[in-house]
Amino acid sequence: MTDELFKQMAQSIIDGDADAATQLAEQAIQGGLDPLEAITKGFVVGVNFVGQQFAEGEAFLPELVMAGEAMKAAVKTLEPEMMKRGAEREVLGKVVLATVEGDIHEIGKSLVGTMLTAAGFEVFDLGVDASPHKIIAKAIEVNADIIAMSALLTTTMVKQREVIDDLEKEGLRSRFKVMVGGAPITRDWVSRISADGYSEDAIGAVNIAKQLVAAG
Ligand code: B1M
Repeated sequence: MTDELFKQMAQSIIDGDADAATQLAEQAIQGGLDPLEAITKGFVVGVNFVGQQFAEGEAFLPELVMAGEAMKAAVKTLEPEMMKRGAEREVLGKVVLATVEGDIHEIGKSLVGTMLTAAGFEVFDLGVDASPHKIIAKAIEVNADIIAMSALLTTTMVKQREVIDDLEKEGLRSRFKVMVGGAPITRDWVSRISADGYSEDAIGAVNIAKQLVAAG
């Protein structure tokens, strides 16, 4: 039954059908399914399929856009349930979160933001296409513990390094922990840019953020 639901979820994204994705997300909540499981085993399977088709020239930008919209609709519907389930209320630390400059992929970044908020972090989400200057200025303004950056393109991941380089130049590197993520990010990249933390997914991002604030 659940497997069938996961299949339908994936299919709703492949079809770019935001209404169906919303309905299936509602069904998952009513059925008591873990919302993150609905995302990772259902909806993400669909978005990955469309991404793969796009890479192989079998799907085109409109399909990618529609899959993205359907994915956003599903995550938005599941978000309140994720917040409820994660409700640890003590404030663990402040996180400035953004997708880096030149990159408008927002779904993974927003998911990380939701999970961090649900776990008790205060998250300042700058959205997408955020310049290094904007990210650093916000981190100073709110006295953040962590700067968290998402990048989905091989052409924009260099902006993660630019933020770290700018922090060094401005004598601010030791003031903030920096964590990075996004589909093209690898451990090798993380050590090359001397980031403090990295995770492949949103749950891992919460664990890393907790470790970073605990380490001070
Ligand atoms: Co784009 N896109 N896209 N796209 N898109 C990818 C990334 C791509 C891999 C597709 C492909 O070719 N197979 C490819 C990148 C190739 C590369 O660089 N190597 C690509 C391309 C080429 C492009 C355009 C250039 C296409 C064009 O215009 N010709 C263009 C670029 C626009 C820009 O940013 N300047 C573009 C545009 C778009 C849309 C706008 C249409 C849409 C985004 C809609 C939106 O976000 N509102 C879109 C989509 C939907 C995708 C795919 C299909 C799905 C991305 C997604 O939302 N995944 C993607 C293919 C793919 O990844 N399979 C693709 C679901 C999401 C939950 O996962 O974002 O990976 P993800 O986040 C995960 C983890 O990575 C991690 O946790 C999340 C949850 O588990 N994580 C972190 C993410 N951030 C983290 C931060 C952390 C820690 C963990 O700490 C700070």
